[in-house]
Amino acid sequence: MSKIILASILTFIVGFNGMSGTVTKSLYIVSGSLLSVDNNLSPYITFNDNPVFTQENPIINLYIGDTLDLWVYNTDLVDHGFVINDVNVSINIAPGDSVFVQQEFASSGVFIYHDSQEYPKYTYLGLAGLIVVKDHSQPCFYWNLKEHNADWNNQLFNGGTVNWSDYDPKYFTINARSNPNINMDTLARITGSIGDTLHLQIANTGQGVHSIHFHGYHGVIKYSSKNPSHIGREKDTFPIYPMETMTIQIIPDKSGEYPVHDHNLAAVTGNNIYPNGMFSTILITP
Ligand SMILES: [Cu+2]
Repeated sequence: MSKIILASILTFIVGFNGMSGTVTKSLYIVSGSLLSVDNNLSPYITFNDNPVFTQENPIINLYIGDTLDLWVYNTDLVDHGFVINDVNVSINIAPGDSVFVQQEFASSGVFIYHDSQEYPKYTYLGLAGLIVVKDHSQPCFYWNLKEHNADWNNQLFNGGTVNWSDYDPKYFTINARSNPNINMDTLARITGSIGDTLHLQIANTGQGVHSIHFHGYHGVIKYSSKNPSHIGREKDTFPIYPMETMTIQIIPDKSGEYPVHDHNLAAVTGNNIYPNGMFSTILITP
């Protein structure tokens, strides 16, 4: 038996017989530049798997009952914070310092980890990702929804202030990419076959509401951080508010390629060019 198969079986057993595991992970706060769909560069800060900057914040996957052992390193020159929403984690990290976080996740769902210092400044500048806690081993896709205005990134990064009530974002991203690049992200692009049970794990870490519209299929809300009473609702459009998370389950009844996009037309643009925004397609094979 190969090690990979053995590891998969162990993960399955650990996830489903009540024996919980420990997932050990490190995150590095690193500043760099966000490359937008039209090759514009904006100052950006993210959590990374190692001290090298990437545009995307890692997705941390757990099974229900798992304990997360997490080291967070601040390689930046200013203070940052580390918060996991909806669980009791909130820590300050001095420049060059690191913190250890241990947290058990007793229920399934999508949890945002982010830097809440001077909120929304550092969350807006990129420091926000997803922790997904599952109670199944079915296929999952992951969307970290966000938007930004390049001028504001420059202003905030250089110590300036902005008036959040005048927020006018120009770029709209899923996992830090815009159309047509979203479909190249295998974590983001929803693919499967007729009858599969697919899960879309969504967090809105931006400052605008994003209303996700599915063509071709309806989805069922399986988790909602903001409106637990909406669990079980079947629809084709899902408004997701800033810092809200949601799990949508789709069981495709036909094959084809259909758009999935933000229903707000402005959010399907990139610096006013259509359709360079929050637009993807779901691809279902027979
Ligand atoms: Cu639509």
